[in-house]
Amino acid sequence: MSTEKESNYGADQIQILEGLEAVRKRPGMYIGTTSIRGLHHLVYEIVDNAVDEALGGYCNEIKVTINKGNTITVLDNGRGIPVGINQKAGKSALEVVFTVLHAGGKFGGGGYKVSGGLHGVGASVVNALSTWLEVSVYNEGKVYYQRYNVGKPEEDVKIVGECDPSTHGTKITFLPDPSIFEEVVFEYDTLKTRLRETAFLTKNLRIVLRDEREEEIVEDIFHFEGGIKEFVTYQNRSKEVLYPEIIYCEGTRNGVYVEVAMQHNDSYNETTLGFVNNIITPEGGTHVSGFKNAITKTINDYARANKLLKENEENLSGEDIREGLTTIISVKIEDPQFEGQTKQKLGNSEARVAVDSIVSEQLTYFLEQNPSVAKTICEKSIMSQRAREAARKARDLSRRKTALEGMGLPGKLADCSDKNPENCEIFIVEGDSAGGSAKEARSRATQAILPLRGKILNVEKARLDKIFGNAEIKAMITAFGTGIHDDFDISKLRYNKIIIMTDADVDGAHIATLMLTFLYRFMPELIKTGHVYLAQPPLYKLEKNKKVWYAYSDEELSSILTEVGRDGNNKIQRYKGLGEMDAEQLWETTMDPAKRILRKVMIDDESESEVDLTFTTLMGDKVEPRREFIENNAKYVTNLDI
Ligand code: TSJ
Repeated sequence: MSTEKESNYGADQIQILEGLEAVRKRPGMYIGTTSIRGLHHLVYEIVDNAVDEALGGYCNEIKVTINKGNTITVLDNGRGIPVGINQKAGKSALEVVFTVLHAGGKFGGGGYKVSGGLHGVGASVVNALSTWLEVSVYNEGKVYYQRYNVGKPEEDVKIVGECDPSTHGTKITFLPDPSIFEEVVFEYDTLKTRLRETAFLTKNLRIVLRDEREEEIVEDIFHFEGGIKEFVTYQNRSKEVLYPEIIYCEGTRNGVYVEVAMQHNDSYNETTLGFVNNIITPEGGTHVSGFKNAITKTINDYARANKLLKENEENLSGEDIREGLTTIISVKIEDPQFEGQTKQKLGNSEARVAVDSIVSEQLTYFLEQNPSVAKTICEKSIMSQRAREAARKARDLSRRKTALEGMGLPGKLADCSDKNPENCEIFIVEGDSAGGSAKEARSRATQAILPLRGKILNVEKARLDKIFGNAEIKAMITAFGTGIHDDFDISKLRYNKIIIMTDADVDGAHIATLMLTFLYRFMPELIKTGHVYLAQPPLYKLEKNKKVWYAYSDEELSSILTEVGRDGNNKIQRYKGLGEMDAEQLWETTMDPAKRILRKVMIDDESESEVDLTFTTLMGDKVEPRREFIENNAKYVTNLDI
């Protein structure tokens, strides 16, 4: 042992290693999860640091490359992370950034902002969770370099070459540690969605995403001069808009920079996306409530002042006004406070005040300048108010009916006998005939069957009053027991699993999508809490020498054929629908909990804006985006003909 080395190894170093070790011991504490989502978080953490440089006005391009071997390179053209000696740490500021946990505060002559990220982690966390990481800084004609193995520097920062003196920036390459992450293969589309969003939120920033893993290199360039106005246009791209203008408000109040863009489309759904320092806030918060307060007040004031709303008429509710409205709210704030269980809700009260006052002021002005848009918005809101009133009456009526009829379960429901929801499941079955087989096949104690007739109502295209009047939808709502919307109560759910069982063909896929659309719009919690499943009936039955095989895909069929031998003695049967199976077959292949295959339906919180779009794209009116979506997703949704 060398005593000399040991004395060099100061308390600071030990602390640093302990810090990074803590990150490796509990990665979830720093990046939320070690699933594929956590893997992608590493990229966002690094990119967000470069975006901070862009927000400061020092950088206008960020290139992200997925390299062969699933390493990631992020390159910006900013000032370059400072390389000078940091007095306090006694080493290069660059090394401090990568080795000290939560490197925040000021050093190296400038403030190093900790990213506004959900978990407030930085480059050192990414470093700690990478097998290796390399950083190069280009500044004043020199290239500085350092490499780390599992967070530890190989050598001091050194100059490794020269560059054009006009070149400046930071380049990071890293390999996520496969002993930490469940998955180490990056998904191009996941990065693409998030980086597109980042580009929308940062006007004048160009983000280039490249995938160099395959022979054929893929590249996307995101650069939006219009910023969040273009984000609204993008969100509305598969819908018909009610007016061509994007309403835009911008300003700074009490240190909060506020940007809001909005536009109505002809759908009945509200899309309100809030961002704080470029980070999405799935649970909203003060910035979103400030906006809602402002638009409700401003539209009502305008409608009253212009006699669009008469004295004896009730005020428009916020929901009425936001029906079909797409809004992006982006605030930039020095010290964001996140609240709630998942820390995804902004808590700063100054953000509420800032958004409320800026939107109230500028929206009032916009309405005065654009009376025809103002009239369209008011009329649309009044229509919504009337429909909501009609829906309320319909709902009250059905509630009263339910009370009179006692249990009030739908007539078509063949309920199970076990009354403990934990043990129970309900099959929603397409068509009366398949429903009949399913009733015969089921295990009575725990499996309930609800047959639905034909294609169910497309809730994307219908107003509330019509939706609540629909028999199939009423049947589902009463069978589940949870109520919907504000009345929704998951503790009242009567079944642990809701299983959608449709034919394994194009029509079946369409019906399943319609049902999922309904569940997503009216009871999203059911999906989020993992109660919704798709049954998977077989596509083929193969018989030979009195033995039977079922195949659930074409691949499976050919592998069975290889095994069994392909000859004239097997008669292969292609199932065209559930109805072709007898009860026993249906039980064996699709319903028996011991043998069946179920697919769980899930939503990723962060991609919620995309889920929304998927449903609108598949279920909305515009043909072109739908075709595009289906083409792009053809491998998942084979030939979904709508
Ligand atoms: F995350 C990271 F640290 F690894 C990282 C940081 C990754 C990437 C791709 C870029 C960056 C980054 C940091 N780009 N630009 C900067 N800028 C600074 O760190 C910087 C430069 C100069 C000054 C100054 O006051 O002169 C201050 C700062 C914070």
